[in-house]
Amino acid sequence: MTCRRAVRFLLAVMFTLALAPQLSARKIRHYYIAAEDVRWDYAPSGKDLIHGRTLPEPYRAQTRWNKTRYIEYSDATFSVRKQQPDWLGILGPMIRAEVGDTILVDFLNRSNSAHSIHPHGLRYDKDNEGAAYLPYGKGAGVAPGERFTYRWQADRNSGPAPGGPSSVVWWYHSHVDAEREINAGLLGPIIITAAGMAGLRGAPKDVDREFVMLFMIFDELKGNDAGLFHSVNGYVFGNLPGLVMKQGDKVRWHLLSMGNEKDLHTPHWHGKTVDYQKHHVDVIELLPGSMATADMIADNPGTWLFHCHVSDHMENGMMATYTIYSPPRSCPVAIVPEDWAHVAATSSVRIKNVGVKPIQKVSLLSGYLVNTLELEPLILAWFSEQTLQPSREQTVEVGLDLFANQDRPGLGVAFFPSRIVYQDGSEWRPRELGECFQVYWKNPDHPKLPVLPPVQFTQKQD
Ligand SMILES: [Cu+2]
Repeated sequence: MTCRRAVRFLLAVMFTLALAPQLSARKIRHYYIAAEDVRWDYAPSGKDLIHGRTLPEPYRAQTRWNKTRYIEYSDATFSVRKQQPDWLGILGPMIRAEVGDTILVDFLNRSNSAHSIHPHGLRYDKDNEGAAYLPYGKGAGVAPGERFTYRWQADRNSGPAPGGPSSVVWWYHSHVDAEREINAGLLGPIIITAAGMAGLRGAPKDVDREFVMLFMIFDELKGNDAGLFHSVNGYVFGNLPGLVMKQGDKVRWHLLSMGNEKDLHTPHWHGKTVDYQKHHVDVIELLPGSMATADMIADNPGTWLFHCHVSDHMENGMMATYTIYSPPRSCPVAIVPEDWAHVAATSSVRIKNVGVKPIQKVSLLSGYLVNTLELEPLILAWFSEQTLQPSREQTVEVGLDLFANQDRPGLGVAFFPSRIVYQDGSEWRPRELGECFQVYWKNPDHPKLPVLPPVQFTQKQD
């Protein structure tokens, strides 16, 4: 090879290498989303879980209402629903892309009136705007039973501005009769990650978790108080599940608001501040249609309130909690797993010392797991006074009536040690309620929870 040819070859290689990341970043992200008429429950527990009491008036009478939602499917057959995180609530699926990507949304209208999908922040032509006004584009409205494929570009102006976070949030919503459709529940988030910052699924590589939180008052009764649900992602009074993060996680909060002139919201975090537009804040102002992105280092373990700071919104249920958990220590005892039927038959459980020191005394607490947020005390405590050597088991009789009624509603029975006294006099106590939480699931196929849910004991009303 002559010197000049070698240089040319080298330049060609360098050019190809330099171009490769940009080429690989340009993906087509295909989503399959249907609009469906569904029932929605603003308070599935039927309770005010912030204060551990029954739901206040006037909401107690009815929390389930007819809504229309965007539901994601895994392919064009629209037969297999995709799971979405519990905390996303009433919102439609997260549509993700990296700057440079093309988004295709295959939209099927399964509801009984015309709808569309109109994106904020993306680049589209008239046919893909998804909004019904003159002059109409092809995707302006999709009749019941019909389909339309929207094509949108996540271009440079759709992504984060220089110096901003590595991802930003945008709205999508139906725009045929927008006011009515948004109140019906046809709305969801788009998250665009900066070029080069997205992992395989489009999420930013430099954060551990992203949450999207909608603050909105849904109106079910034309302004009547009993129909005004002051919700976070469609849940009121602490019923929003799953806002769980690990100590030290870098957490990104995408905040959204929608609605009318009453929807002036000021989300406020207890327990932590966030970085927002180069300031440390713990309140962010939202107006209808607002989108905001804030980052938190979750370094203060505990369960903390996250609520709208507008007084009457707070009072009427615009509250949730989030939990920062410490990485679990290894548990000093195992409540030896046996299936529900076996536990019911024997009315006893076996405790195993999985540590290295002889245990003098163990106290266990237990409760029915009513739902993943709530534990109803089953029996206050069992005490075991016999010395339990390392790797030995001990059976604890818990009484015949304990599991007598298997028809009880609930997911299963949970156990956790409340105090362990070792023979050498040292003690182990949980750092928070429910550490070492171990569950007998009523349904043996129930997925095992990787972490302690933010449980709380039900308080009986007097
Ligand atoms: Cu508010």
